[in-house]
Amino acid sequence: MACLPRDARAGLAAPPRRLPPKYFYDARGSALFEEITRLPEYYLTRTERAILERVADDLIAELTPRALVEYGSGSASKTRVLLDAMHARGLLEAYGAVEVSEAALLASARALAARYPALELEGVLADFERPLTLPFADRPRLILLLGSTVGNFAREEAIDFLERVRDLMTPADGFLIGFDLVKEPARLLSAYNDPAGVTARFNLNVLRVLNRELRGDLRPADFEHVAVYDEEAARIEMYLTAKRPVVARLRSIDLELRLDEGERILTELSHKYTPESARALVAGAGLDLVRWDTDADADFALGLARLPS
Ligand code: SAH
Ligand code: AVI
Repeated sequence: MACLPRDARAGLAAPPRRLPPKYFYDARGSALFEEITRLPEYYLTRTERAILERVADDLIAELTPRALVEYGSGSASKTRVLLDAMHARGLLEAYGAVEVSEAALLASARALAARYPALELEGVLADFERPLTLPFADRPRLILLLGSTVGNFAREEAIDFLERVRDLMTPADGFLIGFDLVKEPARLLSAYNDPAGVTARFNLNVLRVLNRELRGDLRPADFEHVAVYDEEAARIEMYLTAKRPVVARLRSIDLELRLDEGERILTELSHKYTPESARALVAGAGLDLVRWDTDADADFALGLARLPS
């Protein structure tokens, strides 16, 4: 599983301070993420869903998978589009999910079991950045990494992750990856700085996770949510910035945090892609990008990767 004591010590003890984004997703964080997906400014989820609705049947006809296996499944609500397409073709046998959020994993498993009573279900409560095995290797699988979660890895980590997936794939498997695409910075910035403040609550929630898990006394009111777009790196960077000098303790790891006013903690990278940078990423991991579907405005893309033939 994820190791918050180690990551907090390594990431928070000294500047440049950072925390991996997987710690956002306790029950409250997962619920806040779902709220983000419904915001008018956060076009990613609804655009990816629309692409899935358009291509699902064709994709399933092309791959004839008998199992879906999803990394970072969250509520798995878009996943149902693919499960329905498999069901309609008489192919649907099994669904597996790898999730670090127990709350999300349990809620999605319950909902899927109710909707597809004959479905074989396997939930893997694990950090997908660590070595793991994937269920249902005995049949053709469609492996999923939706939502542009690939964008939350640093570049090198993304390659490492995709290489690990490649090593788990068989020639019968397809790997569908959601990519958020480069666009006008103003639209990106408003997707990560919503006026309702949901993204701010999502970002600040990680302080509550630190307090609960590491017996901390950080005060969310001492920090503000900041999201900026780095055009050169083509990524949104999310920070928690100290509004005033902060002195706090994480007692479980015996760490005292002293931040000057304006000092920041990097909490998330969210990379945006071009068709070329997505293709290069996939190729860099030794996979072939065999299909690329976007919406009419090219806001978001689904890329299908397979083992080289
Ligand atoms: N796929 C869904 C959810 C995306 S949110 C969608 O497209 O809407 C990202 C999800 O990945 C969260 O549910 C989070 O708990 C999970 N996640 C993030 N980092 C993870 C990690 N290292 N290991 C396992 N799951 C992770
Ligand atoms: C899960 N991930 C792809 C989201 C993103 O857009 O990078 C997480 C998120 N962060 C802020 N808003 C949503």
